[in-house]
Formats: sequence, C-alpha cells, structure tokens
Amino acid sequence: SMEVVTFGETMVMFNPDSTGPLRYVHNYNKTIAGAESNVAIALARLGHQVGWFSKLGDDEFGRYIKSVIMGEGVDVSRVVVDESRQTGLVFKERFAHVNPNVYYYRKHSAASNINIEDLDMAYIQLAKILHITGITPALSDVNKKTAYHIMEKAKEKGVLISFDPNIRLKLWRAEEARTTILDMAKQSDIIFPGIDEGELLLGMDDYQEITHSFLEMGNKLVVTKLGKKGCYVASKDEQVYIEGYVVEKPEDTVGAGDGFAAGFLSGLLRNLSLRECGQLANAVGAMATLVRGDMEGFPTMSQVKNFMGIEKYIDR
Ligand code: KDG
Repeated sequence: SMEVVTFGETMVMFNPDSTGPLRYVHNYNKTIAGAESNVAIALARLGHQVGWFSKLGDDEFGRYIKSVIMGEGVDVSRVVVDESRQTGLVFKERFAHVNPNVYYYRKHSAASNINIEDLDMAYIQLAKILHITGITPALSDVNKKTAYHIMEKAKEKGVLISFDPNIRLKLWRAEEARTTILDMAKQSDIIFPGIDEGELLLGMDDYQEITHSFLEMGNKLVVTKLGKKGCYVASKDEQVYIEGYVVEKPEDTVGAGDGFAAGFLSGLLRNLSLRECGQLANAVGAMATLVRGDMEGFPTMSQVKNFMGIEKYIDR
C-alpha cells in the first residue's frame, strides 16, 4: 500500500519559450501541471511510495500525462479514462518581473467528471495520508461530491487528511470558494494555508491568528506558508516559526507550494520534529522555484540535503 495517495486534475501545460503576451508567443514547451500530481511527483523524488489518480481523456494528451507521472515513479494504476471527454490543457504566460498568468482550457474535461464509481476505495483507505486540494471542488459539482466522499471514507479508516486550500479565483467565485474551502478545512487533519488564503478565507492578516483559527476548526496540524519568510507550524502543544530561504532570482514560482507540502509530508513520514518538517518544506519549496515548470525543480533527498547544508535526513 501507499504512504500517500492524492487525486486531482492534471493538465498538459504549454509553457512559452519567451516572455510577454501569448498572442506574440510562437513556441511552447509541453509539460504537465496539476497541484496534486505535483505533490505526488515531489514525494516520489524524495523517496516515498505515492499514488496519484484522476480521470484522463482517451487522447494523446491523456496518455502523455500518464506516462510522465508514471515515469516519475508515482503509482498510476488507479487512473481512469473517460472516452467521451478530453484531457484539460493550461497555457502559462510569463513575464520577467511578475508572477506568470495561467489560461485554463479545462471546462468539461475528463478529470472534472470523476465519479464515486471511478474510485478504488480500498486503495485510498489503506494509505497513511490522503492529500487533496481546493482546486478539485472548484472544477464541477461532480468533483465536489467525489472529493467529499473520498475525505469521509478515508477518515473512517483513520487516513490522515492533508489539505491545501489552493484557492484559484479563475475557477470560481470568491464567496463559493470561501464556503466550500472552509468546510473542507474543518474535515482535514493537516492544512497548508498561504498567508493570502488566510486573508481571503478568514479576513485575517496575522499569521498566528490565521493558524490558530484553523487549529480551532479541528486541524491537528496547521502549516501556514509565509512565502520567502518561511512558515509557521502549530499543533495543540507546539508552535514554531521556521525561517525561509530567499531565492534571489526565482525562475518560476508556480509549484512552490506543492513542493512545500510534499517536503512537509515527507518530514512527517520520516518522524522528524515539526521544526525539521518545516525546514524540509521550506527547502523543497524554494528549490521548486529555481527551475522553469511546475514540477521540474523538485529535488531528491540528497539534492535537498545539499541545498540545506545538512547531512541529517536518512535516505531510504
Ligand atoms: O499549484 C500549482 C498548480 O496550480 C498548477 O500546477 C496547475 O493545478 C493547477 C491549477 O489548477 O492551477
């Protein structure tokens, strides 16, 4: 069985060769994007047994996604194919000095039609951790229902629910996002809110207040991301601030949060202290920004050890 299972839409991503408005871009690099498969790939690189599942179109893009994720050492045996729908796409638009834009072509995609009948519940219930994000319920009512069902069934068997709010305001209205994500947050065990997500969800801007609010909602562990300032981790009995790594010239910030979550979960699976989990998370998140693409920069355990300048973490 898997240490971590995760599910959510993965798209083929077209990442421009050049910066500037897409209408002037002629050449794209084809890769994949998807918050949950990013986390799975990052965990696999760090040496974990991890499975990702979703629904793909019966098309070349779907076959491409499956082979890339499989090639990263992630178990894709529970991926299903929807013969009547297509695989979703996303285009990135890059600029020299600001965060990139994304344009989605994913409405009615195969992944947004993942049903309860598509799931292997035993596979999910045998995992130690289920990682989900707030992107999935934004995609369709079917996905929202499926996400809730999976959380409930996993919880029944004591699977730890790890949740990244990942608010994507291109996908739904702020009010609906807030209600649904807060509701999911109440059912999770570990939550990874970003500081601006805390603001949107709770109307607070103080990271300690945000963190404690999520603890009060019932989370066992709250890991609040503070960007280059690092993170603040809290459980009932322990609160710790962990300073971040400053990356002078990030190449691509998309995917950093996914690397961060994977680093933290890896630390938990290795029984590291909360401080060490936070350090590992900060390092993996920082390294993700050094390479163009959402998942290409995720490190192996020996690469992250080098980056951190420590020899402490044990390779499997
Ligand atoms: O966290 C990064 C993801 O946002 C990206 O890979 C694409 O899943 C994606 C999305 O829906 O934006």
